[in-house]
Amino acid sequence: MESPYEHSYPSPELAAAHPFVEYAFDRYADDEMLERALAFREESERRRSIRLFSPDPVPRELIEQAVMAASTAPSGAHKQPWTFVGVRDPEVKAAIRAAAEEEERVNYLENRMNEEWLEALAPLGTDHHKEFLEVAPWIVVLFEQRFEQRPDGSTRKNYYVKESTGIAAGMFITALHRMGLATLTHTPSPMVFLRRLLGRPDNERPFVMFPIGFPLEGTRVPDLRRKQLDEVFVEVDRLA
Ligand code: IYR
Repeated sequence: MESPYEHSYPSPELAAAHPFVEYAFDRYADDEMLERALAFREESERRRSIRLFSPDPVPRELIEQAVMAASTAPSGAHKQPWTFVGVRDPEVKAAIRAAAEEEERVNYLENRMNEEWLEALAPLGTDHHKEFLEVAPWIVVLFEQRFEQRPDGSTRKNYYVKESTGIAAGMFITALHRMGLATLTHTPSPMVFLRRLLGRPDNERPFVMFPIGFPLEGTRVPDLRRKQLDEVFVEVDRLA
């Protein structure tokens, strides 16, 4: 087929300098696309954040597969500026819980969160108790890498670190849900204690923490309403 593009990509010079490979893209029939879209959307609708985990163990391999799926996220200049730190050791989980509860105690009980914030959180019924951090079989802490630390000691800038890590976080949650695990996006802020507790280098900053496991049987979740399509999507069909 004749290219509809005036400028080829990669250009011959680019392809000579950097390897390109053909994209193995699956193109589905129109009806199959809609079926896949509906199936994924329905599966996504069933996902909920939970705060009561069962102590049932989860094999490390499942966590690894979720990390590898998340790590396919697009990232600025393909820097992949993230580290997933997995914890299932009871002593480490207990230390994380203690430190998280201390931060949250100040948040909730010593007015670090203002009235507006507390009001927004009221339907979730959260407080400074974070027992689930010890009960859940795994905690995964996702760190963003503010810059790249090379083995020779030199550093390189990372780009769009928050955006990239945020996308990886979304894919991680999706991968866990799809394999039948549940999680909570948890940010016991300020979260800097996690770097010290987990012995991470100083190019890494905690981004979000995920207790992971199965819901405790009979777990209840707030009866939240998701925004409708017309609240989250608009098509612009003429110049503003
Ligand atoms: N980090 C606190 C408070 C909290 C904040 C938001 I924004 C939430 O969506 C939920 C909780 C906590 O975990 O309790």
